[in-house]
Amino acid sequence: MSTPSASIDAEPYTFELKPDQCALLIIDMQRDFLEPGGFGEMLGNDVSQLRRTIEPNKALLAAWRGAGLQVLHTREGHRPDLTDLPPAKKVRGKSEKTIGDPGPMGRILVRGEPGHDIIAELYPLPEEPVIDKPGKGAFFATDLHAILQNKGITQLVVTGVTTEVCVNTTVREANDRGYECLVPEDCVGSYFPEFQEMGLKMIKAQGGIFGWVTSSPAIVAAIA
Ligand code: TIU
Repeated sequence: MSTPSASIDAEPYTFELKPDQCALLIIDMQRDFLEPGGFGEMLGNDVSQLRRTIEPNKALLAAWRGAGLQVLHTREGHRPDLTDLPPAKKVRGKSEKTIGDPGPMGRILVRGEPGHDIIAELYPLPEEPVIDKPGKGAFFATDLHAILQNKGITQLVVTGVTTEVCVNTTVREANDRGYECLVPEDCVGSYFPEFQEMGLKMIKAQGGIFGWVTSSPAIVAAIA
């Protein structure tokens, strides 16, 4: 017997969450993006704008795990030999240090390096799939869609960083593949407050063109 759906107050309208078919997808909560002294801060970004998402994500993850629901994590990064790193991505930004170079926490955005890993506060459990992705979207060049299909997932609660880059790209990719996406605004973060605001508006505009926006306490209450 399937678990009954839960109505969640959201914009542009109520989201009917089907617990058996809904996965929590946590995007790129990696040390290099979030920790002081990491790659993100090295590029001049204000990591406090991202760090405010840690506590809400912790609470949501605990509630989600407590309800026995599906959790998946993603990490942006590349093979140590950089064969999956497009030359255009390597040189973008013209910064002194780029992907693959030695950084404050190992080689920047390289799989297996300390900075590439997920922050301790949200560390995956052994049974939670971790999707290593070379791009901004979590569906590009990964097995995420196959894993979700095999698990019968049709809905995603998408959290993580950054709102306008990897979260928005992933929500758009998911929407085109037929998934219903719900984004809790306190669990996604941008280095830029104006992009945080507009990134969320773009998702819920035009009748929910890419998905729904809510807050994590509403989800926690619904699955309790
Ligand atoms: N995970 C993710 O969003 N990767 C980025 O590079 N984001 C930026 O905002 N730069």
